[in-house]
Amino acid sequence: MNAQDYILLEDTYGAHNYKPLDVVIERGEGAWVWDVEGRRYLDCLSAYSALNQGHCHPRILQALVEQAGRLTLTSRAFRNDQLPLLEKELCELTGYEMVLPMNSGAEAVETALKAARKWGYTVKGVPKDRAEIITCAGNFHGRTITIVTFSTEEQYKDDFGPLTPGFVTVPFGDADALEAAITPYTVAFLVEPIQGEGGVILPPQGYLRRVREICDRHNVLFIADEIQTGLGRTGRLFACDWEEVRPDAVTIGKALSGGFYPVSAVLSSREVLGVFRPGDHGSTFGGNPLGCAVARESLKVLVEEGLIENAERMGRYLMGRLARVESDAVKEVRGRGLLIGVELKPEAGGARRYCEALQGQGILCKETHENIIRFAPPLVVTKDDLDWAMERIEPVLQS
Ligand code: IF1
Repeated sequence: MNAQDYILLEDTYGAHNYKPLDVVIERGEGAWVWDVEGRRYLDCLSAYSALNQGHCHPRILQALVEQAGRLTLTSRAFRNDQLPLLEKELCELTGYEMVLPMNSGAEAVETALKAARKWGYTVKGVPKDRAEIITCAGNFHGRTITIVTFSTEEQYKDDFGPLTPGFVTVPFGDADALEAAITPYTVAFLVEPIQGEGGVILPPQGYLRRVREICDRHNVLFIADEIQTGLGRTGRLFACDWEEVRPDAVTIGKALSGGFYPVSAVLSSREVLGVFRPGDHGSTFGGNPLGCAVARESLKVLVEEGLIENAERMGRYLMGRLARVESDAVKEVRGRGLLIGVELKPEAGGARRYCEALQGQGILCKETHENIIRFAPPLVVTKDDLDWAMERIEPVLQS
């Protein structure tokens, strides 16, 4: 079978909820992947930051294989010997008191929203069914019906109603707007420290600190969605660390399993996650021993191999190189660590064309919105890899 055969099969039998680049990948190693015709590409998307540790990291692979041969699933009806260790290691690494494991990022976000509502009713004293949660314009937190309720992207929610009540939108990066939107019924503010899907949007310096201070003053939970920005992507363990801010709850996913397996979690305090009683919430696969073993090794790799520091170093280098490209097409280069957006001018004709041209040169990236190319290679990427990439990115941006 060649690439066209695979594409035809997918078009025939798969739902058309994506428009991928027509590259059919069959193998990956570190920052590199190979397609079914043997061409090699530098992965500059990392499955939206799920592959921070690189493709098929040998240590994580070994943990997966060993655990898969021993025990994969118990359900939470019984205990297993991996979940407690993951919970302890996550708390020790992050400084949070409790963990609630799930699978996808959207499930972690849903879990945080449920925790916040229940905290609102049982701890803060909000009257029944009146809880409000504030979110930001331009957010991306997943695809469930409740989460698309507070998306401001019409396509994400059109035709999926009726939607979920209890959400309020404020502009991203505007702390005064957050404070003005808080009512006695507000239980939480949910925010990405850097908006990924929004187009790699960094809030103004000091925003997260002000959010922390406002949430404290009004007894509102500050929930950071670090599913994309967390676990080293921006050159710190969490993007909130750049402002030395500690949210009340954090959602993580994606790179928590190094791309091997869906594992997500909510990290928070005893006060917040302690609201759940047996039967309130759960998941068949959440906290399963295979996922936990994979997540444990993924976290160890991140720390022991210095990937967070490498993200900062390589991010500075790549962003510097991109910023120096002389091109009429480029409007702005921005980002933090290895989460970098190159915004093109509207007259450049759209980022998709550039992504297709880069594909032809052996570089895989994905546009976000019309005019932004995202560069987010695995955190194992080397300076040599980036030099190789820049030799190809520069002429494409100039073409
Ligand atoms: C897709 C975007 C990235 C996320 C944050 C929760 C989730 C995501 C901050 C949900 C997921 C993904 C999903 C992926 C594309 C992607 C994405 F462009 F859509 F926004 F990364 F930038 N919070 N992000 O970024 O996690 O349930 O998917 O595990 O194809 O929808 P999930």
